[in-house]
Amino acid sequence: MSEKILVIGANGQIGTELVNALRDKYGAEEVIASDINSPIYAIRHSGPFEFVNVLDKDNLHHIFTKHQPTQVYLLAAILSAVGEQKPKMAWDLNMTGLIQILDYAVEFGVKKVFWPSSIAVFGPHSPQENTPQYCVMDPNTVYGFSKLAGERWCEYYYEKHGLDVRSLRYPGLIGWRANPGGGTTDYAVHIFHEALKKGSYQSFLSANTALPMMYMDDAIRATITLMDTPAEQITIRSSYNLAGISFTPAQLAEEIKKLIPNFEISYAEHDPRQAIADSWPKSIDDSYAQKDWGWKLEYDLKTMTEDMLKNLKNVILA
Ligand code: AKB
Repeated sequence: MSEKILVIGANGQIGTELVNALRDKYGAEEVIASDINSPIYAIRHSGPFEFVNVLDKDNLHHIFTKHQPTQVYLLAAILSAVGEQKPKMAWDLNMTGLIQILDYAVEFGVKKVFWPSSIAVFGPHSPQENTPQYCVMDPNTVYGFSKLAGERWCEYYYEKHGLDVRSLRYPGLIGWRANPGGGTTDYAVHIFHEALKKGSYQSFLSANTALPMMYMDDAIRATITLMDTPAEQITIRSSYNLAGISFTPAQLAEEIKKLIPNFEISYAEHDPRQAIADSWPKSIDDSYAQKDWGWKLEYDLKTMTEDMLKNLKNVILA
């Protein structure tokens, strides 16, 4: 049976890259990109696009009826930093949006659903080094506890309705094709832009704040591999830990300096994102992903930095 894939929130950092990867894999016409905002040129001109507000039930119902998707990727969300400025809105979008999609997925017989979780599901009492899949989880951001509750809903729909829903706890994601939108890990993308444009960057996180991060190529490959894995191999229906590379702003700056020797980094004195970062893991144990679906990371700090600077330079110069 051929696939019809609906990606909701296609204009974001993950969506921009995932839509391209899915169109390469399944054919452009089979992947419907959708978002509340107008798409960037590449998304609009490489295949079908629909305007979708995930909180508009009727509009969403119409889109499901029209396209009869076999797979749905729900990427629309408010991230950690913006979530603290708009807590009720973040809860509403992240939670009501998810439950609506899970309901329509059941009603329309969708074969598979993908929904992203995050390292933000962990909190100050979770072990910070090599954070295991199962441990104390006391997230203290609205984004974090909306993701934790969302994981519970995903597992619930799998158990109660047999819905094949799959999820990853993404670390901070770094890519050159699209900008991140309002997270705590955004510094690790901004730093590359500023290094190339200005030769300097002021980090809003302190020099020694270690966080798990991942290059977008690895994140997209992890997503597609998880979705291709036979259902019987998926033992976790909440969300899989995904480790990536752990580094601090100072370590990233050192790596950038190897290619841009005059690059200089400074650090902001006070930023509300610091407290969020301090409550998150420094490194993650993703042994379940390795065991269940053969996950293996490709990019390390050095290769990611090289690839990021090479590609971003072309975008900035274009
Ligand atoms: C954020 O910083 O909010 C996100 C995330 C780690 O989920 N990038």
